[in-house]
Amino acid sequence: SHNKSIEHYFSTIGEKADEIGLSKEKIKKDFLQKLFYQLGRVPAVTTSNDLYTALALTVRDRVLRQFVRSTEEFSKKNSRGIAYFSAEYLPGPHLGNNLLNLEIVDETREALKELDLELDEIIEQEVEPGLGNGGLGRLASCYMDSLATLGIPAIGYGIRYEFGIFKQEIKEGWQSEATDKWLHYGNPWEVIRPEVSYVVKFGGRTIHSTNENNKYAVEWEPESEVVGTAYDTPVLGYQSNGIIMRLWKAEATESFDFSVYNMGDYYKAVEKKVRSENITKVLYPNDENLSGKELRLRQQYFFVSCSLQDMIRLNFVQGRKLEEFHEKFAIQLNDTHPSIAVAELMRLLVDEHEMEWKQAWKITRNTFAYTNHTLLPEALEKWSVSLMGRLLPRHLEIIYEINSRFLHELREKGLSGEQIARMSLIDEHGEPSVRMAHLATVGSFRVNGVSQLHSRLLKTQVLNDFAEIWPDKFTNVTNGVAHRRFLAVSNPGLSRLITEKIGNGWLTDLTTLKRLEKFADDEIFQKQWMEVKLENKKLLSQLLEERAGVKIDPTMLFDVQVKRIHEYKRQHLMLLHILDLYLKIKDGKGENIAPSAFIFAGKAAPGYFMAKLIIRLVTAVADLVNNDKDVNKILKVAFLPNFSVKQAQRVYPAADLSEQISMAGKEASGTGNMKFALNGALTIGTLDGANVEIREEVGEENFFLFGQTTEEVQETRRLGYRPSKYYEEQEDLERVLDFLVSGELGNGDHELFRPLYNNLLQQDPYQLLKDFKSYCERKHEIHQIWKDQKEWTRRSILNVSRVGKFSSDRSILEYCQNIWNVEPVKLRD
Ligand code: GL4
Repeated sequence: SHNKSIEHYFSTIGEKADEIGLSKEKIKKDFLQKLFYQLGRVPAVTTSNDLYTALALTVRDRVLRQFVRSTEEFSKKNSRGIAYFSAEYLPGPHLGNNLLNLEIVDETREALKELDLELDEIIEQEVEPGLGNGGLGRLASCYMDSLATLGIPAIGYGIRYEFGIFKQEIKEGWQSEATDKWLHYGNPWEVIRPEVSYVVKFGGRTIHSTNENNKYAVEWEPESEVVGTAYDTPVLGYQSNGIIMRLWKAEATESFDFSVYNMGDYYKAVEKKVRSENITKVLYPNDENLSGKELRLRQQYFFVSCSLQDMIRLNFVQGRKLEEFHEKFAIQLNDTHPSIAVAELMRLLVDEHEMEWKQAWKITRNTFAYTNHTLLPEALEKWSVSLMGRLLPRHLEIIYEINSRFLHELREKGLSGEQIARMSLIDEHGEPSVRMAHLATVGSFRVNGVSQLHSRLLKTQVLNDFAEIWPDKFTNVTNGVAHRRFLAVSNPGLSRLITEKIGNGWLTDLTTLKRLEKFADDEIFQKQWMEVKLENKKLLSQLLEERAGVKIDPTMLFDVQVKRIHEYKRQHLMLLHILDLYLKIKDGKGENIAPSAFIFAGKAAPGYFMAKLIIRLVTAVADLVNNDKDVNKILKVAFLPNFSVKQAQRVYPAADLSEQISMAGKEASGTGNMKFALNGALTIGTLDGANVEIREEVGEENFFLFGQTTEEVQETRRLGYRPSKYYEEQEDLERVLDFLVSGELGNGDHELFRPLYNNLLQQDPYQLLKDFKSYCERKHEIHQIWKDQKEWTRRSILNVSRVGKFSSDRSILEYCQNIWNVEPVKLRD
């Protein structure tokens, strides 16, 4: 009976498996049933959350049905499965996206209308899972979307943080953090799998012995154990497949509870439980900065161990030998966060399944592939040997063994002692530590960066020694974005307009947007294009009025920078320019300035002082500009608090100008840059990350380039960069910088922005002062082009028509071809 198909079971209840109840009538009926029987409500007495939950459950049924079907198809094909290991995900709201993918938006809207309910209001109720910090987590979710759509047997493993990324509030101009209780109203999308759970050990010691068969064996006697339980969220692809994101929650093991309980110490038992559950309580809010905290390593090991145990179980369930593990699975490591998996897989194979080291190592190295997402030195993970030894004593031994064999290999190749020390998995400078990027590189069959530039720098700089001995291991996969979410769902106006012109093929093949190119000069089309943009800008204006208290004229140029706040991203470069414009207007020299609204959003890591000060500067500049009658007809500044996927979906469609102004060589790729361009914003940017490729695609004349190249930046530093030179030579710049400490910003406090001022004049590690002039010049040019709305719109259309490359569908196909060696399983034509 185990082999009966989903078709069979549905036939026993008089239904067909692929008739998944997509009609208006069935949706309405199911919705009411969920409301009555699951929530005990009738439409007349419901809360908004009841309505949302009932609809989400109605949709989830349909999503799950697709998921079950896909699983069935996949198991028939028996192709290699992909496990995406990521400590972060940012799925965004599920409801709207799932409705689109099921193609039941209109049916659902009508079903609700018959009950006097508004679909959009219900969609608005959803609280998104904030299980990531920024670009890296969002990329993981874009990839889930494309894996599902393309029909690739895949699973995303991660951590079910009870508190996701903090909620950002602005208090007296400063960022303040509140806990994100995203589970407070329940989570209708997840399915708990209490029977899918694994024990994970921590601490203690290892015992080495030779057993009765004269076989060397290692036993790990842990100090404590926790249990990880699977929580599954189905992720639906467009029109077809479903895959799952499997997140682990930590709980206390029963055995531990009982042993203490029997001794009568009830509180101690409870304390153990609480401590175990701490592991998955909260996401570390640092993006591109390591915390070095023990709990973080616990989290990483915990989810990796559960996931690998789960995969080994699946391998056996499918009747495979462990020796075939790497043929059955490929594991993609999303940065080094899950890289302890290399040692854990070795431990499971060698210690628990008694495999020979050599064979285990071959399997391990043919299973993992590693994606690097940043070159920033402060983000490259290292764990002190002493911490690792305390928490994961067996893994430290395994890492030493991997290292000793690896260094031996290098010696045989004749490498110098210096080079060998540089490549070692252990950094011996200062306190000895484990270099996780080296572990991931040595333990993988492929290493990739996330844009052409980044992958080149990875090979020539950060991992240069490795690229020299293993040139074929290194490759590039330029990031992409889930264009269904970031265009079809979030910008219905533009989507409709595009589909009217070129059909809806772009939903599954973004490169068909090319067909829009020939309408770039069509005046009627341009007018429609402008109207859509204006509507989106009105909606964003409303949001900004509600959330930021700033009233913005929607006809202004919407000049937008939204992303994590970091000095290398240079939000403060944009602020220096705004102040320059402000001072010019005050001098009566503002005649060439196009009325502009400068919009910022993004979170700062709670412990990152400079980033928080930059937010304070945004709010100070906003106060100054918005309240100055000489200026506020021409300039407005707003900080939209608590940036999230949900907010992002409102921002990109309304932007005219996208700010991608990081110092060259620092932004690995960026993905916001792609989302803006996809929604018709033009870009002002440096030659950094994927900007380089965006410019190549949209054409030089449609991308406002400024600033130094990566090579120039490095040369500037090599020659001894002196930022004060630019202050002394450029009057405008001097004036703007002095203004920071003039007391006119931040309620007369001269000292408030002094740290920023000093930093820029003395070190300026991201070379803002050197790039300031070319940035301002480009802005000036932009303002002149903006005055010619037809020309601007023409360029906007061209931008959209040429961004086909940046769909995550394309990225995932490249992973399939160049890394995983799997082929998509098409479920529907
Ligand atoms: C990041 C990069 O900073 C960002 O450029 C890139 O787009 C993203 C996804 O590859 O990864 N790396 C880290 S760490 N956080 C990011 O957002």
